[in-house]
Amino acid sequence: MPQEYPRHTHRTQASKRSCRLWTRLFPLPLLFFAGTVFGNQSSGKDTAEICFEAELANTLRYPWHITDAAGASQGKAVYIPESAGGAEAFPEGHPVAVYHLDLPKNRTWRAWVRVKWNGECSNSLFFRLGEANKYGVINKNYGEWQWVSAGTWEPAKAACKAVISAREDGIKLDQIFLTTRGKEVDPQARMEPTTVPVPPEEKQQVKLFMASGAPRLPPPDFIFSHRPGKPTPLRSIQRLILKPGRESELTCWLRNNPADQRTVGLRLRTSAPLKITPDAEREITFAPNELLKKVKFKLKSKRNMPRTVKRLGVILRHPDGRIEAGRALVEKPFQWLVTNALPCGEQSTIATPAPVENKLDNGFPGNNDKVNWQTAPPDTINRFGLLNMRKAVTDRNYVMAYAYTRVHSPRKRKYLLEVRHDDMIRIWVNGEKVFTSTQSTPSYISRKLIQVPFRKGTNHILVKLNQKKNYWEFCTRVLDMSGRPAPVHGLSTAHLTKEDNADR
Ligand SMILES: [Ca+2]
Ligand SMILES: [Ca+2]
Repeated sequence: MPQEYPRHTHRTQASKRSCRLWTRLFPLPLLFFAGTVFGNQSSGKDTAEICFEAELANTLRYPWHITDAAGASQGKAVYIPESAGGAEAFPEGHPVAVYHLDLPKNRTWRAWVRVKWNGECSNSLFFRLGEANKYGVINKNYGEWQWVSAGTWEPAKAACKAVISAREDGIKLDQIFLTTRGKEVDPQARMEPTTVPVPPEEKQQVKLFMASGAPRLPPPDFIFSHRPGKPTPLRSIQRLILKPGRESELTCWLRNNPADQRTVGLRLRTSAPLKITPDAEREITFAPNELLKKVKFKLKSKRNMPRTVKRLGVILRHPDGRIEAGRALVEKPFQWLVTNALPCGEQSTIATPAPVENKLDNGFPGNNDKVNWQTAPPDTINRFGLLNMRKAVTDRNYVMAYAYTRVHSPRKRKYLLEVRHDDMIRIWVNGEKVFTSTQSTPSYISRKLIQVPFRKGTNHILVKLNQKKNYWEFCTRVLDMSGRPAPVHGLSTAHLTKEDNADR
């Protein structure tokens, strides 16, 4: 029968005593002064155990986020949202959570992680303690908090790091537990944390982590199968999608290492015309013993904000005047017209031409008796900036549709078009075919960068996308040749249909 750890019956009397002693001597708020706390080292027979919260990472890189999480210890966890992309989509080493530890030497540690998986393609991560190779943590129990074994470790140095890196998205991580006892340990429920990881050089530092979007994991819509491919890596940078007339939320988490009462300044800086509430600049005071603080900003694009991408700086001012800057991008997405769903057999490929492709002329095929165009509503753009065609067109399988938008460029220039697609795609820019992919993989794997010539003034982008099953989505973003957001902006398309000309 599951019992609340650490009061389970397998625990030895010696380690119970040791645990009680350490708890009494070092209640949680004081732990960091002693660095990492561990069991009695005086005798080789004694055991050592530590447990710490995953959300108290010393480094946390996108797409990892901190989140409020029901059922998690301290009510918080770290997570990678479904569809954010895992190890395949990000360069090696980027999506990591790092914890600095100071462990007794010459011990063999058995590691456990308390996790919640979304499903079959969201049920693994990598763990590493010290310098050894990373260990793949995986099992097939979904939708509930559970302890999963994370390997056996013998770190060579006392000062070492526990590193969690992404393998898949759609996962949550609550706590990490290390024990020198062997296989008799079988943790069942969440534990009392015994330590707070703190790197020696950062004892006086407040850390800034950012997270945008919904606080909860979306339900796992689909199970799709990965195929080996060589994706163009995603950029490990937060992107906030702004929808006309809607508020978007930016959540910043401040991690206070020493957990004493201190005040920091937090400020958002951007050239984008945004309404930021309650204030773009705030004084944040930590309560005594408060380690983690959530600060929310609500952002809304003003009517004069073009459909483009702007930089957003998140500036943290320390009590001693030092400045730390986080960065993000704010994006007001292009406005797309989409057609009705057209038939697409299981065997047909993206290269099978439809009559509409003979009428491209400058870019927009216009209405004919086979297709009708309508504006894709703002809610069809997801939190990663992808147009969800299942919402905008149909959720039937084995179909295809076209999408069209217009983009203004201040000059004639070559740009990179960042394309992510699920499933096959063909793209025309100003009536010229520029890209075809027959790859049917998740959109975070299918990312490609294509050189495209843009005219000065209005440019036309036409997309043909087919759907086999599961997700059906794409995005096309315009970057300069060094990969930064290009100085272009999307134009209204609503007037091209018979709809109201509102810029929705
Ligand atoms: Ca936790
Ligand atoms: Ca699909």
